[in-house]
Amino acid sequence: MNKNSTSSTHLNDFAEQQATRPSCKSKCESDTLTPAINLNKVSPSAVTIARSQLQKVAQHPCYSSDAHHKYARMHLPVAPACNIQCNYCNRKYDCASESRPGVVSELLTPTQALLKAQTVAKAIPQLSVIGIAGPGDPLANPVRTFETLELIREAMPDIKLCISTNGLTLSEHVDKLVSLGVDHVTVTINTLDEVIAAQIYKWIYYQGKRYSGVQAGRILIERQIAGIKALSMAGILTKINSVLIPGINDGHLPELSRELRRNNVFLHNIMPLISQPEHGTFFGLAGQREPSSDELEQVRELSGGNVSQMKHCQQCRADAVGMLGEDRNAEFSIKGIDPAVVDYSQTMLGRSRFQSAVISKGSSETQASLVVAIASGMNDQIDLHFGHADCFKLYLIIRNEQHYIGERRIKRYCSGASDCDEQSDLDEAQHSNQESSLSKTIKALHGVDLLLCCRLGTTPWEALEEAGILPNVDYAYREVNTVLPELFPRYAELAGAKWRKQQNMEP
Ligand code: CLF
Ligand code: SF4
Repeated sequence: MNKNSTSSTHLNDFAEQQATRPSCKSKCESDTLTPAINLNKVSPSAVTIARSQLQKVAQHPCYSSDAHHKYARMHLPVAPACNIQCNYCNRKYDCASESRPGVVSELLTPTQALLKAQTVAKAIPQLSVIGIAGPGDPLANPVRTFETLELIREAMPDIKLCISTNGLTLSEHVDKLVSLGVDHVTVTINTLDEVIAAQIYKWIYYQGKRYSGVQAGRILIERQIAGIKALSMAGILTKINSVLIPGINDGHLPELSRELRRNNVFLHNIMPLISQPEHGTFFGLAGQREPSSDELEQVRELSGGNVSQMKHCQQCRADAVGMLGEDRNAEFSIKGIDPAVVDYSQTMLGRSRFQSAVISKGSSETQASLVVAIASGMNDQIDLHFGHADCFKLYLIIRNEQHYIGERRIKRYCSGASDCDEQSDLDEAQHSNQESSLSKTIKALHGVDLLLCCRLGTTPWEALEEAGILPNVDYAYREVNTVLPELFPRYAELAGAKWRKQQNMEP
């Protein structure tokens, strides 16, 4: 059988493997994140926010230790330049057998990046997140980074976007990140002490000027804190990476984690320094030693009371592809990719079916099921107009089961009117924009059977029906959790017809 096949047998086999797969305790404790959110101990509004956060991380392999057994990530190496020089980094060195940040085999243009992303998404249906993590700093290359993110956002609505940055110019880019639906950002912060910073960074380049020593450290730290505050205000889930450098910042990291807690950081990833002379880094050549695993564990322990600790990081290369811990980048060299083979609507359908099988532990492949898209502001209620949604949450419903299976990100169809009636005052250009955005939204909803929102105009209603998606506003302002169990009995006939069609189409 083709290894990329998403046939029913393959899906069931995979789902069974996932259900019975032992957790890799050596790399990760499965309860890593639970201390961050205990829904029994927080106020109702905090519960809503916490649920929304849990849903955001449910399919992110780095933010959820549970998700890293089921979902894959890929990095698009589109950002060559960096605006600082860390003493542990040398981006020139590339060896296929090594895995460390800052290193890539081939640099991509934004267009190549999209092509590669779509190819990987087809071959690895577990792919849930695409990140830009170098080989330099994504935000030191804003044109290439944002062009890539825009292309992916428009063409791949079922993918989460993520970036990893040193934070120097982060605060000026937060609005753009929000507008692109990037809801996971990692900032590498190694210290809040400018004297320690002077031992970690050789220089920074900021607003047209190069700084070194404690002055560089002061500016970098100030910009990093401004950046994570801006992320917190924008509701972006923030993870902080810190490189543990024995004798330099080891005693300081617990103090750093207290400041992170004050700034609503979701997760702290303390990573061991990689420092070997053959890497050609300042630290490697100077003989700076790496921490032992006991030292790493101890610092994580001391910091864990403040912010939940990530313990399953694989210190990925800037072009890593696959599940955490594996790197399949070599299979997807841009020279070997045929642009003609990509039809992302079909890919998305296969991915959705595969991921549904994994999440339902195979039930979606043995019983009738439906995929429901919901327009919801805070995930708890069906409270958005169709035209005001920039993201639809997808649920799989089977007779007695309901599962959150992901999302589809879109550009808002309606540009601000408070109702969904036909807007007769639109000029021709506005009308044509609206039509184009409606057709993109419908394309992004490929594979959805039912769509629930609180209001919907006649034009989109008819367009959805024509695309085989059944709209429904009967459940407006109801709680999502109470509505989902009511849907299968009501639409059992539709589910049965879909099931029969699916069976007839099996090879
Ligand atoms: Fe990549 Fe980083 Fe996003 Fe993950 S990696 S940009 S948050 S999608 Fe993950 Fe790799 Fe560790 Fe990074 S395992 S190095 S933490
Ligand atoms: Fe290297 Fe990243 Fe540091 Fe830049 S910020 S020098 S790319 S490790």
